[in-house]
Amino acid sequence: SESRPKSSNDKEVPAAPEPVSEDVLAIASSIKYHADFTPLFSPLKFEIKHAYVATAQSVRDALVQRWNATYEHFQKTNPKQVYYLSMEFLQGRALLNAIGNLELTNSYGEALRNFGYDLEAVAEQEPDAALGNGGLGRLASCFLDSLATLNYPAWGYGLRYKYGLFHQVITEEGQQEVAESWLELGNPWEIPRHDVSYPVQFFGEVYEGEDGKKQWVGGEVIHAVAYDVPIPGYKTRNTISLRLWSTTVPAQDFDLASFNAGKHAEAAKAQASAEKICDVLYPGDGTPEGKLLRLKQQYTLCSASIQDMIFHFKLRSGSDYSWSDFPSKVAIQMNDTHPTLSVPELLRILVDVEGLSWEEAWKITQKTVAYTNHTVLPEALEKWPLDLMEKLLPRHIEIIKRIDEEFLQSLVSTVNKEDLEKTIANTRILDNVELPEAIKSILTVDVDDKEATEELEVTEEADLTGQEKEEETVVKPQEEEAVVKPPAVVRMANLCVIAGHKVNGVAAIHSEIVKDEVFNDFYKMWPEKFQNKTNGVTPRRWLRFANPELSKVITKWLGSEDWVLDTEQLSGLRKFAEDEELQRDWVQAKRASKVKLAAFIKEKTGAVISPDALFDIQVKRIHEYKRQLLNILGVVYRYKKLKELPAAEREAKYVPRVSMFGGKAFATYWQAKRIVKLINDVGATVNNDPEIGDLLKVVFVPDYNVSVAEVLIPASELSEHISTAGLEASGTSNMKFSFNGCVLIGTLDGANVEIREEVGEDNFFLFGAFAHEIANLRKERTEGKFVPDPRFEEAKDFIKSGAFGSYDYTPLLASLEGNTGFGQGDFFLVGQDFPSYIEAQDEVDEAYKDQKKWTKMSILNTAGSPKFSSDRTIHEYARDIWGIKSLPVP
Ligand code: NBG
Repeated sequence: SESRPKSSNDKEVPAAPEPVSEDVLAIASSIKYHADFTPLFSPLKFEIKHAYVATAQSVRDALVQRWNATYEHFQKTNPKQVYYLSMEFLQGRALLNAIGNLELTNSYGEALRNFGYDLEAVAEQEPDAALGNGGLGRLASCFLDSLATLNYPAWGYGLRYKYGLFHQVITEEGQQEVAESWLELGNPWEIPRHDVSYPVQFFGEVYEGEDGKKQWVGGEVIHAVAYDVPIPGYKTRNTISLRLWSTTVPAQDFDLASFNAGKHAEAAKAQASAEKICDVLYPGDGTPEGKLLRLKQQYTLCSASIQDMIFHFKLRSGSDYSWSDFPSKVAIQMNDTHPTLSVPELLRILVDVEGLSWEEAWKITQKTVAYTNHTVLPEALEKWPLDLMEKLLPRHIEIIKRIDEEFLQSLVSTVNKEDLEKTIANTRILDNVELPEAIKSILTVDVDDKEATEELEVTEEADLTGQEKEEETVVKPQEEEAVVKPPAVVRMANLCVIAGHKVNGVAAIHSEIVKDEVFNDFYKMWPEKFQNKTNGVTPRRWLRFANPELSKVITKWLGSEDWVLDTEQLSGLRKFAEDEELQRDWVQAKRASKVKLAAFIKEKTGAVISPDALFDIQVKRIHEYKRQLLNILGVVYRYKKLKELPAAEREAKYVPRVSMFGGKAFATYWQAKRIVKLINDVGATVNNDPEIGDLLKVVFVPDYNVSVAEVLIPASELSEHISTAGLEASGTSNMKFSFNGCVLIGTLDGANVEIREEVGEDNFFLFGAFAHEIANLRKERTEGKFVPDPRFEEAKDFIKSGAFGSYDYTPLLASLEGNTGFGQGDFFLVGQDFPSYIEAQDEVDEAYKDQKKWTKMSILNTAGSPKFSSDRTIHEYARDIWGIKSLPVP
């Protein structure tokens, strides 16, 4: 179904890179063509939203040509390809990125002026493709940009969520969630491929046929249909595909008889059941129905994608393919544990459908899949109830049990007897499931040892009680839990590590924690499996296109625009860091972005901020470990001190500052939602305090997403990356800020560690406890040895006094008190780090007063950021994990 008809013209592929068409008239006529022939609007009513659609369609035409040429070339050359599987892709807007990559920005700008439209205003009509939650999804999108730009043969695979995550609205009550309507006006960037669809089966039963082969029959069968989004590379013809699956059922499953009998809802039941799979990203999983739906989503992604890969493998290899070649043609990257079911699905198809032996299929699978871990928090260590999985995917559970059993056998022959029970407890795939008799009989453990192991497991469990379980704990009293046997579960991360040929963390410090803590038993078994791949971000979207003002300055001082593809060149700015002319250019560019952001904030929130103030930004998902609470408590403290000082002395100590926040809280994560509310309440008081004026403003930017980030980041001067050390796997916005000449305040966590190394200690505001100290600090706290700093108490008391309204913040502030445990007793050590945070913020004020020094720090941040290009990251994955080679389209 993938081969396309050829005309004789097609044979003459233009030489690469194709001369850029700067023919403004041709572009204008293509826009007009789409305006004329799109039934959505008439030429009489050519409003700006129509201009956007017609423009996007005209750009898409150019992309489709390149996209066809790319896959035709891949088809002919048959190289090894990587398939990047991810539940999330946070693409943001496509228009400016696409024409930027095609080097057609000026021509499109001019063509649109012919119709009386401004390109930027037209581009703002596009809704964000918000098929992601945070850093993990945006990373996947940055990777696609780099894969295309570097000409690697690659595909992205995800789901086409109808409503994405959610749209965040801020009201008096705090955050409200509204369904995201990004598809409502159609999506000009996607190409529905009704010719590319695969059946996906759920439930049913497994039989053993006469030939000894397993047959999975019955149950529900839906169809996954491909929607392709072309991903253009920068200054290359290569254009790859993000293939998003949408779910439906074939017409035959529509129950016409019921429908005609007046039972309309019942007739459409199969359709409704299929469609809801792709309704929303991360539907609530507090109920069994919710869990089932999430598992269906994961399996749909895996099953459809694996079937598609196998289809391509056969198509490209011709009739004489050999399965043993599969791993030399296909690399599968599992972005976190959500795509884990790729493993049993690939095995199932190879064994049950293609007739391979188990041993051969296992070898192939292991050589093909690799796994990236993105967090040490509980959500990374997904555990699915065994009974639920057994019901939904009966054959896959058989396969998983076999992997588990074979793994246990391998442990018996490789692990010291005294370590065996503990190792099994930490590493086997199934948990709370009886061991096979053969293994049990080997374990002759005396009672003492056994108790020790059990104790160990209990503490581990307690640590893993994450915030999303909050409600469950309320429903299920502690006592009840104690008597109920823990449910049998499948530990997806363990399956990933056992099946994958490589496991990587996403920043140096994180990869060490992965080896030393999270997967330590595995690391001891297979040290060679474990790698680090420090994240990166695309310099195209995040610097060149998001910040044209600063880009112009950089290009002027480096003499060419080559830095966009070769970020190493940015280090060339270092030697001019104190040059007065560069400093002038730099400050001017920054100021232009600040003015733009001030206008944006006025429009979105009504708040009026001065572009002369220091712009201090924290944008990311709202989470206790990311410690927006530390930031706002710092703001509260600053506000109190400002009020205590006589007016004349205020400006001597503090520089005018705007503290900006943005980010979404998970809909049922109550503590995070209280933090959002607190930030908004503090803003409402501070911003209306005439005594304070421009000295302090607090702004919560609603509905943070990629396009909001593109306005915020270029205008930033200070950005906050202040997680409890050891908990932020990497962070990627820290890299975007640094590229844009923003100075970071942060803990030694995630990629901060490497950023500080690259930009230099003097150009980074460091504070807080170190990762290796955290366990002991928590212990001391539990032992009652922690003495809170009076400044911390002062900030909390000020909130309690009602200075920011009458909302009851007791549950939020209580999380900072008492005995420590996940989500309580100040588990994230806000109180511990508060004094050093406040002191680091005072240093910021001092540094900002010396604008020359500050500008130098800013320049040195950009100059020190080359390493954080996703091009570097992708080259490393290609070389060390995927074994793929660059293949430019001629
Ligand atoms: C996130 C981490 C970030 C990291 C991104 C991308 C998840 C599960 N993890 O620190 O929290 O930058 O992944 O690797 O979203």
